[in-house]
Amino acid sequence: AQELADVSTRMRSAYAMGAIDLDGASVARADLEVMMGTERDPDRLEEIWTKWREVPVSMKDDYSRMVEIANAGAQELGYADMGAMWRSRYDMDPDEFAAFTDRLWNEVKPLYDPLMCHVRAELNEAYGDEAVPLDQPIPAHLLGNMWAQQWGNIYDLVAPPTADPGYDLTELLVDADYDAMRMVETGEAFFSSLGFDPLPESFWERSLFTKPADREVVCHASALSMDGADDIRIKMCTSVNADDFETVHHELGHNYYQRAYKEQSPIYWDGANGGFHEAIGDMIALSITPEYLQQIGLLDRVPDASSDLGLLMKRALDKVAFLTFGLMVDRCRWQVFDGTLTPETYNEGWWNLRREYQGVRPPTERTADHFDPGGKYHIPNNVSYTRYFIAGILQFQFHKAACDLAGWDGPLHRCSIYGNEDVGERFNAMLEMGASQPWPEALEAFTGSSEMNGSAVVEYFAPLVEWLEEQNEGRNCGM
Ligand code: X8Z
Ligand code: ZN
Repeated sequence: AQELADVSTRMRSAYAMGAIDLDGASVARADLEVMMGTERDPDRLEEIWTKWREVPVSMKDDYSRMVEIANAGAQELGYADMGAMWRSRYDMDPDEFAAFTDRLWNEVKPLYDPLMCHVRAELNEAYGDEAVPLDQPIPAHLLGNMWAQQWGNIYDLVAPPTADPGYDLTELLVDADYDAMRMVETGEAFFSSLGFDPLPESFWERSLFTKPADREVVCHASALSMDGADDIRIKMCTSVNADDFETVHHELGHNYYQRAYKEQSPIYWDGANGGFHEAIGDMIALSITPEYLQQIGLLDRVPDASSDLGLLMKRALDKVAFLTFGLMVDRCRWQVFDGTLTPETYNEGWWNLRREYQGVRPPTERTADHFDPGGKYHIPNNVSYTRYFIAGILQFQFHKAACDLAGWDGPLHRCSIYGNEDVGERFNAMLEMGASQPWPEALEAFTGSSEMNGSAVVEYFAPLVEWLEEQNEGRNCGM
């Protein structure tokens, strides 16, 4: 236990602390994450991308030791290894769960493939044949995100030419002088509109909303329930932009879930499965539509149906692109924990999966000494990741169920459940179950069906996929 604590703390600190030198200026890691979304100079992007990954090189030995100790612990508990233990948390056999995620992936892959092909073609237009060849994976530093996990920040580069929604959420927030606090208050107001009690005073006193100037903190956003009762808090270094507006809702989703299941026995103080916990706030954020933004005074004029493709593209860049990342992170770690990958092949295995699932490649040469997985928070912190893949699917199922319940009959991406207390009540019925029942029962309590599947995501993005396939006609979509 002592050694596990030592190696884990060393890795976590290495991830969270320090700054990176750019042209003699020291830039905080949280700011570098934001810059990957706003910077457009490919050389500068490559520099930030590469420097970010110099830090985790030092984590590799600690990581491999952590794997040995964690596996020993999992085996003492009767699991084949740590990966099998993670897979066992979904009310089914670990092998069955792996097959279950394969099935889901096959359902949504037909959304990803045409998106990737179109994005590559547009980046080729923007950056040229040499930087983005049309028959190779996309260089990972050009997708608007440190890990190429969500691509919404490059919307302007790949947008459908005649479907401009006429606004950019980051600009709306900045122009309206939002700060971190106002963003969180806006998230709270959404939950209140569904009938949830306001957050307690202690939430506002004890949360951390912005990056403190006088000390190092772990900036990766998280939500905590300190006492299994009302002492709920978030911790994040909020920037005023669309990504963090979404993250605020994501974190609040955790808090409202935690508070909803507090009456259960402590052994059930958890989500129906990890994917449920990650999907709650995201489902709320799917209701951040133009109509909603107008209702809360951020947007003057709601764009008409001619901008639907633009709205869908923006969402797909974040949500569809994410599915592949959400899946590959643990596909890699399952291989690490079962011994298929060894410290010598960690980095190679990581990039093989990045290529296979995401169709991305590193912009600069990588060697066996690099430890690029360590550049993602959840690896040094040993947080399982398939939960986000599950959430990526589940949030659309929740959204569709909520919109059906609200009697919505327009396209799903225009539906907002803001202000609907009936939906809130039914949602709460699922939340307050916590982990007390197998997840299919929690799913049924809210959606009326106990089956998880990709049909809602597929329905949501169907018009965009049709358009993407037209665009891709005559393009080579292979690698
Ligand atoms: O880690 C998170 C949350 C905390 S549970 C901020 N997310 C994943 C990530 O950042 O990689 C939310 C989306 C995916
Ligand atoms: Zn989360």
